[in-house]
Amino acid sequence: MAVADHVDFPTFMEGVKKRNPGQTEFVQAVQEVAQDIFEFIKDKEEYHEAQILRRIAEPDRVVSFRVCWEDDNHNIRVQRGWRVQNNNAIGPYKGGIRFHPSVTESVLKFLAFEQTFKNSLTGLPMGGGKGGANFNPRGKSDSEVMRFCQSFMTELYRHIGPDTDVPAGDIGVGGREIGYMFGQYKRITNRWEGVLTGKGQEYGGSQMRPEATGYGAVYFMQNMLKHAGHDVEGKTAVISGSGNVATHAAEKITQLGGKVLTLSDSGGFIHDPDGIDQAKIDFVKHLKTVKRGRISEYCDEYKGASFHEGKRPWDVECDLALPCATQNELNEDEAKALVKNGVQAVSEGANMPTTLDGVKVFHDAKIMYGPGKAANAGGVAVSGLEMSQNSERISWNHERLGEMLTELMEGIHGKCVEYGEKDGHVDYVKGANIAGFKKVADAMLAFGVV
Ligand code: NDP
Ligand code: 2IT
Repeated sequence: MAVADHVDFPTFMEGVKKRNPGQTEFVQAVQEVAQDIFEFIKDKEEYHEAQILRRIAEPDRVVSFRVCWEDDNHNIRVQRGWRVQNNNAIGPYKGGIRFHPSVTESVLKFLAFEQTFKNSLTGLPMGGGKGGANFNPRGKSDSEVMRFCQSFMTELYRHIGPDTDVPAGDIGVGGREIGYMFGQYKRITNRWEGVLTGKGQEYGGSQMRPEATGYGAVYFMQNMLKHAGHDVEGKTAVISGSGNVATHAAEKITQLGGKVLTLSDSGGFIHDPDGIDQAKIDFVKHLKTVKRGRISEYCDEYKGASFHEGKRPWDVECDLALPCATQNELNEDEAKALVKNGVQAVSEGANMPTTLDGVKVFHDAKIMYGPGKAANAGGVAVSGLEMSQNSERISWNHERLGEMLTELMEGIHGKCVEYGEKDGHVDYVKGANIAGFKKVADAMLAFGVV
């Protein structure tokens, strides 16, 4: 092989920007990873020669398709769907499906890129992918959601398979949507196989999968605190979001003796100084997954709480912060407010919730900061265990899966420490990026030029 020209980091990023015009989220995600990888590979000629980072930052393929469906008033509606298959060096593409009006190709490319590193960190054999549509489930009837999911799967099915690409849930895609999509896949192919994860318990879903991301994000935080000689017990926590990840993060913080002060949705946040206990969390779960209401309704039920319309919760004084809603929901000023108020640790349940400037604030303040690709990997890790159970046609119990999740999160934390600790401080971003990169890169080296 010829010796490649070593482009430097700024030149590399110029190329990424030029090749992906207008895709700001994707460029942001690549930038956050690339700065650490450039440092790591500076004396490693083989990665340069084989152009590994350049290849990981170019999805294997992006499939985009029309999703046509009929609403309850018989209007024909047209949405755009995608599946981004980023990298399958270490296993079948794996990653969630997002239904939200903000979904674009850039958002899904950033998520599929992040997923490649996250899945590698779990130690399980899974590549990185992500999919979705610019469909807004809010205010839609069950029948409308079902027709949309069926139409989406009628195109998607030809691109996925249990050894090819295994989607799961993400924002706007939970148990209901996975059920509709799995039913349609089975109907089209006449095959019952583990093609999706996050399935219902009755048809091959894994115990612990609904809880896994939120619980895992708290376990990651617990590991960070423990490494520094601290504990969750007695600490206050500010959480954003009120969906799958946020409610389960709140549940685990509460179980470990912490006090959850906030939850949010796109309308604003609620602040409950008395603490959001298990009964209140159950109320929110029901509100969001059954009633499909707004978080502001929390204050109709619990009078001690206040609703802050159009605001995010990062000004509320706390020891621990868990962003669990969406990307770029915590900016530089909000990171400064958290630091000023004495936050000790941040664990990201969401994917890339902190802006690059915000990350720098945490970095400079030497806050324990667990980036999404490490902290929220518990969800996809248990998805990996769901794949194993489906392949073996067995199911493990809740207790066993709970232990496996705890061990997986400990393992991910350990890898971040291994690659990110220097002079008594752990740079979890760097640790996660390098550990995630190395496994994928070494697999790609083994394949030669493909
Ligand atoms: P849900 O759809 O269950 O919940 C999403 C929550 O985030 C809702 O409270 C929603 O509010 C809020 N939200 C969504 N978009 C915005 C926005 N633009 N501004 C403010 N709030 C917003 O999704 P999940 O809980 O599954 O996902 C949350 C995050 O966790 C995402 O970043 C996802 O990628 C990540 N994640 C999820 C995993 C999983 O297993 N589910 C695994 C790993 C990461 P509203 O109701 O108003 O839309
Ligand atoms: O971002 C994520 O890791 C997910 N949405 C879960 C992916 C999965 O395949 O379980």
